[in-house]
Amino acid sequence: MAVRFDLPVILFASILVTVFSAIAAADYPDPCTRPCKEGGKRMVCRYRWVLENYLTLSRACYDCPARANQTDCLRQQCVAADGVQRSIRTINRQIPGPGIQVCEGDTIEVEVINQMVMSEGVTIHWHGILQRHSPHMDGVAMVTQCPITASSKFTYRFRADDPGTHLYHSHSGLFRGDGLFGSIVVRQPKSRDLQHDLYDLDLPEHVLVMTDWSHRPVVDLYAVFFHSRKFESQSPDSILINGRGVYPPTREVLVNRTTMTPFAQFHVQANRRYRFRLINAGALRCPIEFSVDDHHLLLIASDGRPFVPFSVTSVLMFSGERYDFVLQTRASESGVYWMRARGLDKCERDSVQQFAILKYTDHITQDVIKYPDAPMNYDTPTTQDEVRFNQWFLKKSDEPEPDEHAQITNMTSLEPDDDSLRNDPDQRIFLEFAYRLRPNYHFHDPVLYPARGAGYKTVSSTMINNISNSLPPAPILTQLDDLQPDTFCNFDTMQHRNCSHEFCECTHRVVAREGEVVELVIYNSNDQDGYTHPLHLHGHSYRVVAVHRFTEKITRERFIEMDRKGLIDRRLHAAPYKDTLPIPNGGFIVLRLKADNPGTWYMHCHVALHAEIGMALTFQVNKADGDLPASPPDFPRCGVWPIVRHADDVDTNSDVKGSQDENSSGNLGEHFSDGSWIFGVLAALVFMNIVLVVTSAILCKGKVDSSRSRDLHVHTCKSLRLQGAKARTGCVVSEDERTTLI
Ligand SMILES: *[C@@H]1O[C@H](CO)[C@@H](O)[C@H](O)[C@H]1NC(C)=O
Ligand SMILES: *[C@@H]1O[C@H](CO)[C@@H](O)[C@H](O)[C@H]1NC(C)=O
Ligand SMILES: *[C@@H]1O[C@H](CO)[C@@H](O)[C@H](O)[C@H]1NC(C)=O
Ligand SMILES: *[C@@H]1O[C@H](CO)[C@@H](O)[C@H](O)[C@H]1NC(C)=O
Ligand SMILES: *[C@@H]1O[C@H](CO)[C@@H](O)[C@H](O)[C@H]1NC(C)=O
Ligand SMILES: *[C@@H]1O[C@H](CO)[C@@H](O)[C@H](O)[C@H]1NC(C)=O
Ligand SMILES: [Cu+2]
Repeated sequence: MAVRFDLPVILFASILVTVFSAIAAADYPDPCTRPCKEGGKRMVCRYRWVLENYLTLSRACYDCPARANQTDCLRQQCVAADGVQRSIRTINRQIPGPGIQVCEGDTIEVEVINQMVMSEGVTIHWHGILQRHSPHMDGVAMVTQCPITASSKFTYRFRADDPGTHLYHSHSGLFRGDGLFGSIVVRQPKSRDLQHDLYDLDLPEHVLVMTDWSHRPVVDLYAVFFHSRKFESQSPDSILINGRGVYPPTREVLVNRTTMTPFAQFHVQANRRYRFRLINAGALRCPIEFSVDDHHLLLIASDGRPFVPFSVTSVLMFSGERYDFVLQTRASESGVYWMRARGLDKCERDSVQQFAILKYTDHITQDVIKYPDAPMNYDTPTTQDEVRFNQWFLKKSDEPEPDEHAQITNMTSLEPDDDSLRNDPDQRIFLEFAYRLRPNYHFHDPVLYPARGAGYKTVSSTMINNISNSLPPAPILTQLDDLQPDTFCNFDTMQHRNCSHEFCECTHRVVAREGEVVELVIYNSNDQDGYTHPLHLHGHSYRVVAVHRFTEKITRERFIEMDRKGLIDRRLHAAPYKDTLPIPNGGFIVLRLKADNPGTWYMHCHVALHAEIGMALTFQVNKADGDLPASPPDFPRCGVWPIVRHADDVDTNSDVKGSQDENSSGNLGEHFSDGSWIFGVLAALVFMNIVLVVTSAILCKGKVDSSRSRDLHVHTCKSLRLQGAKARTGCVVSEDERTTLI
């Protein structure tokens, strides 16, 4: 009996000791992770990443979490996650992938080696890095480059010109949700950091990457969501913080279990000000509310851009957003506190959440083990001076008013006004984001189980201006000449189609010229009970000049009418910069940017599913001479194969009726009356193509060279083993090679 009581205590002891020593031992071996000095050396920071299909709780985990010692969970190449086994995708067998931390002006060079079997192509996008002068390095499959096919490699090389907290993730199919993501932090010398006096310490380990986490591969989750007979949730099961957590994260589990995966831990000392960098790398519909028990968060920057600081008790973050905050630690403490990551929106119903530990370290408590005593309920403990930042974005019509006094409008940019804030933009682009029922052949069969059939579960389509984006058969930036002009479409070119009823699918593109000031009016016409979609634009940060929500339905005409009457209040002074911003359900956002970065820039909802099935477009910025930037020499190209688009071959105009008259509902029944299985197979293939970017059919030439997989693999494993703690950073190149001056 006594043993039973003591066991958890021993367990707690072992966890904290091992986590702490692991952090201490790592000691930041990456020479690029350094204090940044004005006039300091610029470095070339090289990394080699091997992307693989992998497993949580693999052989590398030995007995994790099967006995009362967590050491095994912290072994190299052990992805413990939240203690549930599933198949994953990894970079160097880590989740998150290796963090990159450099100084502004350094050059980042990442050799990406695709060792994922089954022929799937992959790319890596550097979310928040604007890729000025390097648009070909943006990493969007079929927009800026060909996917890197299996057993091939590609080297990304770009200057770290955008200071702040960023992330990287795969940008082809849904791999991001399976583990292909990580952090990039670009630091500045004190002299260039407008906020350096707000904090004492900006430590490499104070980066928190939060992600929603499903216990099955995201592609399975979506297959079920789209094709199952009854409604199935697309919600994640869990959240991971820096790849760690416990499932389910409850006090009961903490007390009853003799084995458990470790929580992420962050160490601080009393009476200091720490800069923390918070990233939501999620792939699903799970905005995350982050808070630290008994501490305030002084928000200072978002998406890499500084603003006038203000203090909150929690920050709500959508997928792709980053917030930096300063944590003022308590005066004389030696305690432990919960850091809470609470999933809202779809995640609220299932109380999806995770915890991490904030631990005050001092000579007395360093080795004494304790979990916070505070409750581990889904509901955050309320405090008197509660300020929940950005709850406004999630308001539903039947909910009480959220905290209107802590929202995006409270952000005042610290950077000087620029041309984008002038009164009259050169171009105004209206974009309607919506989720509506269409006879979408990806999820329905117009005859066998039509979109509007009685008794069927129907699946809506995600669209911008009633167009579902599909990727072109060759990358727009590098192979524009290979693409038929009718590959592309937009609101104007689709006027001859009945897209308010039909399913309209094509490569959605809007065009601007270098130097133009563009105003984006983006509205979300699903009402207040609909979805709030996080909008991400590549290649540009934008100023947020207006955010508003309507009680009645919003349309393009209504906006124009209100604008004409002067009812749209634009903030043309000190408007904050963002690159990822929620579009409130039933509301609109007005954004301003100067199109000063020629290239093809993806603009999309950052919920992976929504983007992959159509809520995306390409914002093409032509150079002043009308051309796109020329590709670097020897840039990989891919073969152009015929596009398969259902709408091209078959007339979908029919607003298919119920199942009773299925045999007489238009052309489809006739065309395929004795072979509808072919249609099904075709539809399935197209669907797979879009969701996975299956590239086995695409022949890539040039720099993407076939590599002898076994050699590479052995080499990398060797490097990881030999370099010990150094391998934690994923940097497997010797110091000499890395410190090239540029
Ligand atoms: C846990 O196991 C490791 C290696 O197996 C060992 O070095 C360590 O002392 C153990 N810790 C405890 C608290 O038993
Ligand atoms: C956990 O332990 C408590 C008492 O300590 C008990 O009431 C509860 O049923 C246990 N839960 C599980 C899941 O075993
Ligand atoms: C946000 O701005 C409003 C209006 O100016 C103000 O009342 C509120 O206190 C601000 N909130 C914070 C957290 O600073
Ligand atoms: C899209 O279609 C809906 C009807 O399904 C219509 O109400 C809406 O105005 C259309 N949007 C645009 C931008 O044309
Ligand atoms: C668009 O399609 C719907 C449904 O098939 C039909 O009712 C409507 O009249 C069509 N509109 C136009 C302009 O063709
Ligand atoms: C539709 O056609 C199939 C085969 O051609 C037939 O078996 C079925 O009874 C028809 N259904 C209706 C509702 O007419
Ligand atoms: Cu969305």
